[in-house]
Amino acid sequence: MAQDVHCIIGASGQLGTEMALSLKAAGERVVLMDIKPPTYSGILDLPFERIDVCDAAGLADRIAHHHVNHIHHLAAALSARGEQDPQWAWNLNMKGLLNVLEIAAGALQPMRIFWPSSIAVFGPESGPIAGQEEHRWPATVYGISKNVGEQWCAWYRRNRGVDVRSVRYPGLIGTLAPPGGGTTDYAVEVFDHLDNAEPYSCFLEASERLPMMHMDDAVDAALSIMSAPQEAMRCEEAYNIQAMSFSPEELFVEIRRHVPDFRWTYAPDFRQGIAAGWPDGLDDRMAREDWGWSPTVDLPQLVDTMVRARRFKEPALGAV
Ligand code: AKB
Repeated sequence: MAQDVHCIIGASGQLGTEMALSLKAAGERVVLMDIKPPTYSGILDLPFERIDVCDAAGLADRIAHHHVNHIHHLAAALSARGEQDPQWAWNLNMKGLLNVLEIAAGALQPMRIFWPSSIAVFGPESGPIAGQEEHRWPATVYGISKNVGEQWCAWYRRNRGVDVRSVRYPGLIGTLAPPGGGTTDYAVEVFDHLDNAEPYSCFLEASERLPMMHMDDAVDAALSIMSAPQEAMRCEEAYNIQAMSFSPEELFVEIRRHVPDFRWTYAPDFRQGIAAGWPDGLDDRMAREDWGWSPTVDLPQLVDTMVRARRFKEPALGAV
């Protein structure tokens, strides 16, 4: 049997970089695609195609050229950036997804797609711990695009037989590549301020609890759901998953256990309004039951790993 060929669209981003490294370490064939080249040294030897996911013909051509049969479509405008440029964000998020779904629907060989949704599908009217079937009325362009994207995935699954799998990611925290334009980004950028003379200024309020996850668990979730038997999937849309919930204050207190001189302050901006509409946590029982979702990194472990990686240049947990 021919080996699977994975393509990562958005491979130079925060999650794409970590996923590329993980697939490479597992001996998989991987092609990286993005509008900007990767920067992390550990993946520079992988084939790279500079391509815009909105270029349907170009994307289809490169996917056929490499005989790709597993697409990880990660390219997206995130919540904070999306509010600043709504038309651009909507176009990128919806056109990109529809191009990928169309390519899979018309493919000559069976294709499998991973496309991440987000906690941003929930809104101010959702409960504090969002259930799998929670009421969804997102308040951001990003959230609306993820919510509608989930419905497009369900439509392509039902009507065009596309095997597309999805999870609702919380905030993702890792070291290999920076995040870009998210509301949960404070929990990554703070680790670049550990040794600053000035206190770190947080753009969310002290008590704003959000669901979060270390990158190793995020990559593991994607690869687990991609290898699960299709019959096991009861969920028509995207599965809730999370690893932990914390507020900025809880994170910073944990950091101070490792960095006694670490100081912080709060200057909430428009991103606080976005975060306030998201749940504190998710009920992810269905993912645990259907495909064995089981996170491994908790808050103390996350902080320990991130502090070491930043201060002592040690590799992140799963980095090789
Ligand atoms: C964001 O903050 O926009 C993302 C997300 C929660 O999907 N990290």
